[in-house]
Amino acid sequence: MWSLRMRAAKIENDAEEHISGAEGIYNFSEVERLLKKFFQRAIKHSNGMPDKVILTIEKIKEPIHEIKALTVKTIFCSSPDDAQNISREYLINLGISEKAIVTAWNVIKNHKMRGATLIDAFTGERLEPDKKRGVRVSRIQMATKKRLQILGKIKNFTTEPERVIEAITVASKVISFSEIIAEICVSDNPDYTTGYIASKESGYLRLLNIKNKGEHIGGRAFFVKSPVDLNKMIEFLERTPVIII
Ligand code: PML
Repeated sequence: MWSLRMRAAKIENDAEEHISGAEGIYNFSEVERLLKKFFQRAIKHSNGMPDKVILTIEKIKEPIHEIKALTVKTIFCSSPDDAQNISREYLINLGISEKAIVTAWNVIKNHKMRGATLIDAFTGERLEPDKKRGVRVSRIQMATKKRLQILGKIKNFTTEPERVIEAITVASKVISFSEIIAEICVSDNPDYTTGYIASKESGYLRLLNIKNKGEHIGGRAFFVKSPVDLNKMIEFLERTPVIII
């Protein structure tokens, strides 16, 4: 199997600003077709035309782990305030501190990162070694059977089923790590207003209207329980190949 990754960035004053990314694990015979698809996606993102697109094609030599997909539920929220209150309540019930939730929203609203921020669920401290890049969840794919099952269930609740599948794939890998209590995600696509929170207890909860249309905010935060072996966690998120079943 092969890991395919795309990242697209704008370059302003020698600094890179993340525009979009995509990722999957495929048979060699599919690689050529998917490269084209990933490139199209890079140049057609509503965050704008990139100045740089990096496509990585890498043979996977280590064993691929199987991880169960989270269950999926959609919650209608009437406004971003409503969605933030609902998500706050869920996160507090999971034992995540007020401080940690404030840090997560601060990063989501004010920092454009390629990867996710890692937040100590108790102290609210940011743990990722590279605060500008964050930690990117990589080497992931959803098995076709599961994909079709979920597509059938969500088709009436979304106009962008592929985006939902990708997000469930990310969240299922993230939440499978024992010290990660929960994830919150707001899409960085200005046109996409659904976000989610995910946890072992409540699965993948889609929150409609978590932001207003046209807003250029977004990102992912993972709430982490201490003590944790940070290197082991980052290695798992970024490098361990995983198929979601
Ligand atoms: C993104 O890829 O933009 C993040 C998507 C988050 C929500 C996906 C959904 O469940 O609708």
